[in-house]
Amino acid sequence: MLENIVSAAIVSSFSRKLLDNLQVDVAIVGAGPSGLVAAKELADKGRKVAIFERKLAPGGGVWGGGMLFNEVVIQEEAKSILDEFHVHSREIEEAKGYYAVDSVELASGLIFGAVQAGAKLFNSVSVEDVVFSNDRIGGLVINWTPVERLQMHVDPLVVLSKYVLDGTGHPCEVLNLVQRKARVKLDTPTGEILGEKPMQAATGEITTVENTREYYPGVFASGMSANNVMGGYRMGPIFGGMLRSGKRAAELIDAALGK
Ligand code: 48F
Repeated sequence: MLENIVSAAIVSSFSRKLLDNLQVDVAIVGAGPSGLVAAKELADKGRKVAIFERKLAPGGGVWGGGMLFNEVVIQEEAKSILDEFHVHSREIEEAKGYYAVDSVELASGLIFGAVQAGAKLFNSVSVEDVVFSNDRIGGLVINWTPVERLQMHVDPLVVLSKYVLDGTGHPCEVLNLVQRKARVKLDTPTGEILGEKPMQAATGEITTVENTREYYPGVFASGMSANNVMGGYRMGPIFGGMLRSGKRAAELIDAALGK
């Protein structure tokens, strides 16, 4: 029966994918722009990468553009990353060096690029905890998002990783978990999450990239998560900093992984 062939193929194919990714080089939390760029760059370098995304649709805050006008802006410095993902852009007449990008094309292009490069994306999966051993984060505790949302009493599964990337955006959820549950000090001036500052786009775009680094052994942060943990400014619907942060995260994690 065809019905049985289809169901069996889905169950065995998904099971194989999950089994193959219970131990990875890099576990990325959040399939927003920074996480997706990091995933592609790391997969391109031959690293084993899995991305865990709470929502059904990956892409984070890209889809909605600015106030649901489905366009975003990126600047010259990030244009080469758009080109790598084969995403079109149009230079803005009145603002040379800035490019308008269709947010739907950008979100779908980033997702397609990351998955085509070999990163495995698990959507509707929420990270609810971290694995903590020998003063280091060594993996993620995951569960289905509907289980999380319905607060069902269901135990999670565990994915081990050499490094975790917190790409969870504004809430920096992984580092919050590390701080709250492992009760350790993060590598910030106070040892804690400093908290995001208000809108100051030009500064925020720079600090998002500068703040992309390791904050506790085994955990890096990218994008708005990096900005939140180090008390950076927000920047709204300009995305060059997010893309460049993903690239920087990949370079730093690749270097940390070594040969
Ligand atoms: O917020 P998000 O797009 O992350 P980003 O890469 O980019 C930020 C921009 O979109 C925008 C901005 C630009 O100026 O300010 O906000 O920093 O994507 C983060 C993703 O992480 C998922 C969440 O659903 C979103 O898609 N996420 C958050 N917490 C978890 C998670 C979690 N605990 N488990 C799994 N996914």
